[in-house]
Amino acid sequence: MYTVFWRLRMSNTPEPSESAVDTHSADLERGFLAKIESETKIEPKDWMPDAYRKTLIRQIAQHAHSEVVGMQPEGNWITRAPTLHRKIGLLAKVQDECGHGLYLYSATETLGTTREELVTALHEGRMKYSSIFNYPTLTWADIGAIGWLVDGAAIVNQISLCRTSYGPYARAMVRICKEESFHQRQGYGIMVTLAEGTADQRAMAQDALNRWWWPSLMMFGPHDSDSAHTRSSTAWKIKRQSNDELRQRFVDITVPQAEHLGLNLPDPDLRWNADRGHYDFGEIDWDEFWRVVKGGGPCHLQRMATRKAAHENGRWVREAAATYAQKQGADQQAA
Ligand code: FAQ
Repeated sequence: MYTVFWRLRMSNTPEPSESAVDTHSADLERGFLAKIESETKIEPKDWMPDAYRKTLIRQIAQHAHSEVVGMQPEGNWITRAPTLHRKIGLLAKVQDECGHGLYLYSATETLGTTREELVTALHEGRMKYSSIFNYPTLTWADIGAIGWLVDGAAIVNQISLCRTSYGPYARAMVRICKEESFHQRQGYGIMVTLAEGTADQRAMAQDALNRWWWPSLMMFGPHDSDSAHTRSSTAWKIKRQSNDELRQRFVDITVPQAEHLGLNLPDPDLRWNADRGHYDFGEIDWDEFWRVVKGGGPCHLQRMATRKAAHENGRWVREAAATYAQKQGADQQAA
């Protein structure tokens, strides 16, 4: 669509010579890079290279899909939350995640794509969502572990993205991070209660931590050396820190939190490295990571079936809303 827009603009003017087009493109590119260099946000109507636009659409849409699919593992526990207080907190959190998906789809729409196209791409397996949401939530402690670790990891990544170069994405991140902080606190609060509870509750908390720790580290993506997009995304300031830098930051923040809970992180190689000023940690099972990323995660089929069914079941709502909006528009024009 954006290239169509560009061609349309070009078609209204006399046919320029090839060298004039080249000079114009070079000027546009220089202007774009100058904005990136000076930390000026790129806005929807600004010129941007096709590859920058494509990368943003891919990343923001994957992020949106993750938020929406990410409602499923926790939504599974809303009816089984142990107290009314916990149920209210979890309901609010799951609703927030849906809202995050909507802000992010809107941000993607500013790049010239539609939500329908993106959702179809997800449903047809042409787009991804985060690996983390392919794991099952077996006990109530998993809800604590998700809030603490998954939202904790999401915050570390998203705080960094508040400084991303594309304006609508950066602004969406600011609000999302505020809400994620509440999610992280509610998850950690559940873990504190369980860790201070009976022996069975403590064991449940430890078991959830054992199962969610490594998948949480995988959320940050492959090692920098295996990351296809980091180089270009960093040059364009879409990414402000690399996958490994963010993963390290998450580990450094989270280890003391686990110590406070009196729980053990399931990594025999985890230790403080005074020379580096960081925790060293063991190697991630990259075979598992890629298997899950490619659709082989334990809950992938279930997640996609539920997502598609929810989309179909909501069709009448979308149609009713569109018809209502059309009628409102017609009434306003007639008035
Ligand atoms: N899962 O070259 P890179 C949340 C793919 S939100 C699946 O390093 P990039 C809130 C990647 O797409 C969680 N696929 O890629 C919440 C690429 O494949 P492609 C989501 C992954 O983009 C909490 C290939 O591997 N957050 O949790 C993953 O530069 C609780 C090569 O990788 C975001 O999306 C993965 N973990 O860096 C909701 C944040 N990692 O597309 C509910 C925004 C990599 O070429 C409940 N995204 N891949 O086919 C980002 O920051 C980046 O996209 C990264 C990946 C860091 C995820």
